[in-house]
Amino acid sequence: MKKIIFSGIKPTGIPTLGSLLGALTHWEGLSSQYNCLYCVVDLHAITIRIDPAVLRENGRNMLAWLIALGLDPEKNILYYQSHVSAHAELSWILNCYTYVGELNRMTQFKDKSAKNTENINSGLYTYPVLQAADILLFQSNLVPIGEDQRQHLEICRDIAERFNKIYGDVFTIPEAFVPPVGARITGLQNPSAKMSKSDEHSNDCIYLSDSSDEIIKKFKRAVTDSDNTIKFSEEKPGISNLLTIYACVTNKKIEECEAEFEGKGYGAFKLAVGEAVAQTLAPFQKEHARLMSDIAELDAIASRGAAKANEMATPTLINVKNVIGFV
Ligand code: ATP
Ligand code: LTN
Repeated sequence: MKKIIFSGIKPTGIPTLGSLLGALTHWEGLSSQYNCLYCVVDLHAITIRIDPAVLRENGRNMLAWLIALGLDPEKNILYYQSHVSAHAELSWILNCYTYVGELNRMTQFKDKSAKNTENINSGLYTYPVLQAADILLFQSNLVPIGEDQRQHLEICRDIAERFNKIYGDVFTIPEAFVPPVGARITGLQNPSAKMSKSDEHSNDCIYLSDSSDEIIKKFKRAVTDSDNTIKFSEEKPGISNLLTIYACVTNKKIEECEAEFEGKGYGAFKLAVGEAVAQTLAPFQKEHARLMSDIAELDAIASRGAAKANEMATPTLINVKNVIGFV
């Protein structure tokens, strides 16, 4: 039997170059070896307030991005989290096996509540439990994620181990799959913080839908430093981030990229990175536009995905209810 891969992405906006390089590019190509489920996690998205029309648009847009980036819906299970009620059901159950002390340590909760002080809701707090339910529901073996999600995978493993200790081998303990390069793409204006799609600073982010001109302009304005050497180093977060991006989109090693730009100025380097990114995104954008022109087909793909996901989730949910002792 093929091993199972699960990952999720929130429909909170247009995906960024960070989501692409840290996660999405690595999803494509796994389906020959694994049974892959990729979920647009709309239940997670409502931990921030979103206008209903925008959420609906974001959801379809995200599904279209997944397909445009190469996830064939015939070979991967693609669906919306809210279409499979087992996610929410298992999440409640797992809440009762998760300690408040554990949730208090979650850095994403601390960051997001600091950014959004007027809406620190309990969904934001128990968010990692729903994420654990997403993963454990399918007996997932591997979870491809960016660096920022490592802590959520750790708590998922802890919850699963605790549950198994009480009730026997109910859940498979999942492993994180974090790419060696690209797992933490930072902002172009603030290269010490993660590039994030729901942040307001649009110059900080490259959105997958940005035009070539916008992309090149944003890279030209990227914050760097004043020593004018193109070297990867912790003291040079801006240049290191640009090198990482260039290495990912050209499929080169960081050292090769350093050698390519040795003795060249920051201006030429930034332009080259911008052009390479624009060139990479162009065919995906075209395919995305094509997919968005047939909403009925997109919705049909999502309902076929949900039916398969539901079928796969049901035995685990039944087993969980059984071992707990529900009549
Ligand atoms: P939000 O801003 O709404 O919190 P996000 O952009 O941080 O969203 P998603 O797009 O939902 O997060 O994340 C999808 C996947 O992309 C996750 O596995 C996440 O770890 C990865 N990812 C997101 N941003 C980055 C980044 N800047 N660098 C590397 N990986 C990232
Ligand atoms: N929390 C993740 C999205 C997410 C996820 C998941 C990722 C929800 N459920 C399950 C992997 C597996 C994020 O913020 N990017």
